[in-house]
Formats: sequence, C-alpha cells, structure tokens
Amino acid sequence: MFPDTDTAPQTIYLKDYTPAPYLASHIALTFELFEDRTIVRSEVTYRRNPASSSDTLVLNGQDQVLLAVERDGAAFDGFTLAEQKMVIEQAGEQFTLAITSEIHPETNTALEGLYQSQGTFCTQCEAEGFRRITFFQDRPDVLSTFSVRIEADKQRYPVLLSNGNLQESGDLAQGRHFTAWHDPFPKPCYLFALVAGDLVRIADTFRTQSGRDVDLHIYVRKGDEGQCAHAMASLKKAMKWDEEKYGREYELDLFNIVAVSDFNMGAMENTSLNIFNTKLVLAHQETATDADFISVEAVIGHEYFHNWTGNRVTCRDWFQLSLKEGLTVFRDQEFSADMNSRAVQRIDDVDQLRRLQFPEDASPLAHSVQPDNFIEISNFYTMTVYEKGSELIRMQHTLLGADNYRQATDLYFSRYDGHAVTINDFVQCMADASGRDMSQFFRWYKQAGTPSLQASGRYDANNSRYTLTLRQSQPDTPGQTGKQPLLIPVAVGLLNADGMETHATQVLEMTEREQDFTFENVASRPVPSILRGFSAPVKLSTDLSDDDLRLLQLRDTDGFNKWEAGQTIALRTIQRVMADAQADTSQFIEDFGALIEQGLRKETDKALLARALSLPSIAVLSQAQEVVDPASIDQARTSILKSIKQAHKDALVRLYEFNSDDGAFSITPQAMGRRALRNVALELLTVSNGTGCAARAKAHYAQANNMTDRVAALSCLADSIKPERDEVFTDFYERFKDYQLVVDKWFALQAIANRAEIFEDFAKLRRHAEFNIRNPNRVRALYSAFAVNNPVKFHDPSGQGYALVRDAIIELNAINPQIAARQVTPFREWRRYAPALQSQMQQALQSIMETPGLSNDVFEVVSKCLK
Ligand code: 0A1
Ligand code: ZN
Repeated sequence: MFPDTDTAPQTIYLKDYTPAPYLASHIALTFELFEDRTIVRSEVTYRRNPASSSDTLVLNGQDQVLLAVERDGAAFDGFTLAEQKMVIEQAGEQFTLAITSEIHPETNTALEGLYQSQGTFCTQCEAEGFRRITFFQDRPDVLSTFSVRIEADKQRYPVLLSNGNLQESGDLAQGRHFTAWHDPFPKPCYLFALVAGDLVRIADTFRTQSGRDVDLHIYVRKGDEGQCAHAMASLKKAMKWDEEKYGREYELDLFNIVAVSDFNMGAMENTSLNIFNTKLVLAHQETATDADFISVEAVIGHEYFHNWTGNRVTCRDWFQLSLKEGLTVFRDQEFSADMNSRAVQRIDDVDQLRRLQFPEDASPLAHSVQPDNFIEISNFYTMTVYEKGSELIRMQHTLLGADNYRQATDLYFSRYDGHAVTINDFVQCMADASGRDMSQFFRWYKQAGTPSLQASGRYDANNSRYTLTLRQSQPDTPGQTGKQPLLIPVAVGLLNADGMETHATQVLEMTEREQDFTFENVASRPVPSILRGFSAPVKLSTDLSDDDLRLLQLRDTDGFNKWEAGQTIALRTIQRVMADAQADTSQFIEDFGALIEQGLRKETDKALLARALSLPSIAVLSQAQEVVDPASIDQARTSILKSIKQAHKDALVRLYEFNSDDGAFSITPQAMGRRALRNVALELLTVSNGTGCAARAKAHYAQANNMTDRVAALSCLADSIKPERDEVFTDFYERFKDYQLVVDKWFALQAIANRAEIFEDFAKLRRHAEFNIRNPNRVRALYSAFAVNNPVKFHDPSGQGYALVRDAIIELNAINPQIAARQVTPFREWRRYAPALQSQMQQALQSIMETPGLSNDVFEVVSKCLK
C-alpha cells in the first residue's frame, strides 16, 4: 500500500525536535551532467555538535545509486543503509566523508531534487529535495558554506549556474566545460540550487544604499527575452523597497533569476539563484493579464525578500515554516500595496484569504500556523502557513505600531543573522522591542480554526456614550478542543447618521471572551465601522441593519470596510433570494444603479469600483451555507445579475463606453482600474445563461490590444452556446499556440464553462496534443481550474466531475505526488455538501485511498479528509 517502505507513513512531531548530532560547516559538491545519468560527489567535514548528546550521524538519501564512500581518504563501509538513511554509529569527533552517487534527473517526474525541464537541468530542494541529490543531514538547522563545480556538454548547456559567486570556468575534453561557484554565507541545503541549460540572459544592475553595484540577471528560454522587462523592473523596486522599509541591503555581487516551465510551485528563493515558474516571470501586454503583472511583481518581491527573511535568518525545523513564509508574504503584500493601490491590495488579499484559507481552517485539514505534527512537509505549504501566517504578522504590526515593529525586526535581524530559529524567537523580538507581553498573542500560532467575532452596540443618549460589546469564540478543529480566548486587535471608527466620521480609527485590544468598549462624546446614535482594514482574520457578525451598511458603503473613510459593507449587503440579498426566489431585491438593484453611475465620473477610483460592482463568489457564499449546494447559490446569484442587467442595461453600456481604451497601453493602477471596471461592465452585460450578447463579447475580443481584455471576453463567452464562442476560442488558440502560458489560459477558460457540454469538452481537452500531465501548470490549468473555479460542474449530481479529478489524482500519484496531493483540496469539505454529493465525494476519496503504491503526500491528505 505504501511507497518505498512496507511500514505505514511516519508522523513527525515538533515536540521531538533535537539538535543535529553533527555540524557540517562546509560542503564541496561536484556534478557531472550527462544525458542518461548524473554523477554527484559530495565532500563534507563533520564535527560533533556540542549542542547534541548523540554521536550517531544520520544522513538522508533517496533515489540514489551509491557508488563510493570514503572516510578521511580511505574506502569506508562502516555504515548501514535503511529507509532512505545512511547511519554511522559512534561516528567520532571529526572526520571527512566523501560520497559519490548516481542520480537520474532525466527520469525525475516528481520535480524535486535535480530534474530536467524542457532540456534545462534545474533543482528544487525545499523542503526535502536535497536528499535526492546526495546523502546529507537534510534539515534546515545544518548550515554550511557551499562550493559547487558543474561539468556538462558545452553546446547543450552553455549556462551553468549555482549559488554565490562564480570562481572559475573553463573548457574540458570532449566538448565539455565547467564552472565553479562559492557561496560564502552558510545556508541550509534546502537553499542549494543548480541550473544548466541553453538560456538567454537579460542583464541589469542595481546600486545598493551603501553604493555597491549588484549584477542582476534573468535567464529564460530563447524567444522569451522580450517578456522580462517587468520582472527586472520589479526586482529593482523590491531591492529598493527592502532598503527603505526594513533597512535590508543585498550582500552578494550577483542576483540570478531563472525561469523554467516545469515547476511544482510559484518560485523558489535559493540564495542568489532564484528559480521561478515561467508564469511568475514572463509578462507582456499581449500575453499576460493585469493580474499576471501584479503577481509577477509580488512574487519577484517575495523571493527577493526571502534573502533576509528565510535565508540569512532561517528556520530551525519545518514546523517553523511560517517564520519565513508568513513574514515574507506580509512583506510582499505591503510591497504591492506601496507599489499599487493599498485599499485594492487589501481587498484582494482578504478575498483570497476568505476563498482559500477560511475553507481550509474549516476542513479536516485544519492546522495551526505553527503545526505540531506532519507526515509529509510538502503538504504544509498551505494557505494557513502563508496567508494566515501573514495576517498574524500584520496584527503584530498593528499592535506594536510601525515604529516599534521596525525596531523589533531590526532586533530580529541583528540577533539571528546566520542562525536557524523558531517562530517563538521572532515573537520574542516583538516583545523585547516593544516591552509588550506577547504570550496571549502567541495562541494565534497554536490554535487552528477561524475565530468568530460578534459585535453589538448600545447607545446611551443621556450620557452621549456608545458601548460596543464584542464576543469571540474559537471553533473546535481536528485534535483541538476547548480553545483559549485570543488577543484580537479590532480597529473601529464611528460615523454619525449623516455619514460623517465622528471618531477616527482606534485599535481595541480584545483579550477576554466577551468585552465592552465605550466611546465617549457620541452626540447621536452612531454607525460603527468595525474591523477596519480587516484588522484580524476572523468571521465578523454584527447587528448592523441594511441601512447602516448602506451608509458605510457610501461614506466610510476606510476603503476596505466600504467595500465590505457592500459585500455584506450583497450576501444578505443573495441569501434572501436563495430562501425565496420571489424575494424583493428592488432596493439592492436600485443602489447598484447608483454605484454604476459613479463609474461615469472621472475622479472615481475605478479599481475599487470594479470590486464594489462584483458580487461575492460562489466560494465565499458557500461558507455561509449550512449545507452547501453550489447549483442553488449559482442560480440565485445569476438571477440577481440578470436583474441588474435588465434594470441598468443603458447605464452599463455607458459605463462600458465611457471607460473604453484611451490609447497607449500601460500598467499604471489607473489603467488597470479602468480595464477592470470596463470588463465588469462587459460581464454584467453578457450575463444570461449562455445565449446573450455573444456579439458584444466577440467585438471586445477583436478590439483588444492586451491579454486582460481578451481573457475578459473569453470568460464572458465560456458558458455560451452561440457560434461566437468557438470562433473566438479557435482564434485565440491559433494566435497564441506558441506561448505555453497563454495555452494554459486557453485550457483554463474552457474548464470553467458552466454549460451542458462541459464533460465532452473536458474529455477533448484531456486528449488534446498540448495537454501534458507531467507539466504542473497544465494540470492546474485543466484540473484545478475545473475543480476550484467551476463549482457547479465539479459538484454535478452525476458525479462525473468528481470522477475525473479522482482519476487524475490516481494517475498523478505515480508521477508527481506533490501535485497529486494538491488536487485533493476540492474534496476536503465533503461533509458540508448535500447527502447525495457527500457520499459520492467520500467514495472518490475512498477509492484513492485504496490505490496501490500511494505516496505519503496523497496518503496524508486523503486519510485526514476521511477521518
Ligand atoms: N519557498 C517557496 C515555495 C516553495 C516551496 C516548495 C517548493 O517545492 C516543493 C517550491 C517552492 C516560496 O515561498 O516562494
Ligand atoms: Zn516564500
């Protein structure tokens, strides 16, 4: 039943952590790359670690053919090999071990360790990929300086890269050549990287705040060099931002980025040699949407920021993953907010948290930001560790204030540069720099589940006093009950009945289960604006009336809560229609018209308005349902969209035309906002269950001078049964078939079609010559797009949606376990669906569970889902 071993997969516990028995201060690696094998030699001097009481050296190793082992220069066989480990007992005080092994990147489909992507050798070592390269203590608390020599055929692989600085290069016999690299900063092996390929280089430089020049290189496949300018500009902005906001300067002379087409995740922060999924490097107006441009900037920033938060200061063990990921996501979100629009950034980040993290927290896979145990660490690169982790940093920023927060991060960097530390160490810096006791706050890291926060208000006219009562509760999650109250920062401001702000934002610090907060000098009954800027990741419910919310929607000074008020009204309206199809929605429809009118004014913030004109997604609406039925949510949602179109067609046409292209393409926030608003108008104008306005969408496509508008047109046509649909999709494919990332969009836009033909279409796409199950981007384009963004058809009562994702998981299990395990996500909330759907989802999970040769990755998530 299980791979590699006959025993059940092992659970690893945080409480069992012990320091590494041996230190490995330097590692020298040699790679001989060939088409049918790679020979790796590693040489390490081990010294006993004074912090450990053990003298047993345990080296991890996987999928290697061991060729030779030498100890202090002589052949050595004093080790045992068992369960992917080489064990040397009573290993001694100090000795040098040289290990030679053969590995096979050319057949590595898991994309961990050393593998090939379209003829380029590349590595992915986080979290535990280095053990597929050589035998080593593959754990983040073992820090070493690295020297790396790479030898390969010169013609096929003219570019040979590793971390740090280039020391030497030259020619060898038989058309081969070599490079030698040295990285002087001690690092854990998960940050090791190697690239060998025939790539083109885009070069630039950055002058640091202390006046040093750093060479910046981006390597891509030939032909892609015209799509790198945005990534390079983003890198320079990120370097500058980190100097200004965190006082962090880059220390090496060279910073490389390499883009590859086959990559399990988004990108990887290997020291001075970041490896990226092409999707997060390449961006050109013809081939990338505005959302792509924004993600490229964010992820280039994210990986660069890891240089300090992750690399210079790293994790002691993998339970501390959020130490680097939560903090680095917070840093990239703030970077994006500074580069673009702060309010829009916050809305989009919170929307993502609600769509993707809240459901995780409500599922059998719920885990705390600092988990207590895992089977397969790859399964813990989650929305909880990343996005909720970022919210925890944001709350600390809110509680300390910007100045104290900066002092705390300065302290963190000076205290721990060159060390492998814990989340507790980070929070202690927050405490030490601010003089605050952070012990109650730390519960956020240990308690899983999204807290609920209930707010109700009382106005006392005699004393001009307003009292806000807040109640918090924490849901039980697998293995965790009876949780303690959290320290919750709740940002609140007050408006009067005319919509004037009478009390500016204050951060209330809630520490009890239930607490009253009073506001003095309140002249009339106020409307409170609660949880401004989404100051804590909770589910808020209030006693505000629809009228109160309408006031906030129009007048709140907090951009996030203005949007939030509108979304809450929309949610309530959709819920009313779900309960009664004849429910009166006239007020909502009328107010929507007033919003549309705002878009006809020049001074309006168009990006914000585009978001205000978008109804909550099915994913968000599902969370408010006791028993989830995506089809009925979709029906109610669509009927409201149709009423909007009917009532405001002329205004929408004006909105569409008023915001038409103003000439030259640009990616300023204003230009993106205009496109977003116009495309929302198009979406509203073309809503109609697959028949209406196909001509309008086709014309939009034909006139487009950028990918954002083309994709908008295609998504309006996706559900259509009109001939325009196929015409436009065919044109799109023919026009862009040489651009892999655009072909991914072509797959995804068809996979989300909510129309009767979807299962035949899907089968055709699956058989399409361009589909390749070994390429993670393609798998995501077809399967994740379908399962996540087409909830109605994934949950089709026939069970066909479940079956096709189940089959893909079973197929992928043998090819790429990480990607297979990710595809289980849409099944995890199976208990929340109507009984008929529930049992089919459960059956799908069970048949995956019974698959012979199940990987640890898939075993862990499926078994937890079924528990
Ligand atoms: N540290 C990277 C994410 C990453 C994690 C695992 C990977 O392979 C299994 C790849 C990348 C980041 O946060 O960007
Ligand atoms: Zn990261």
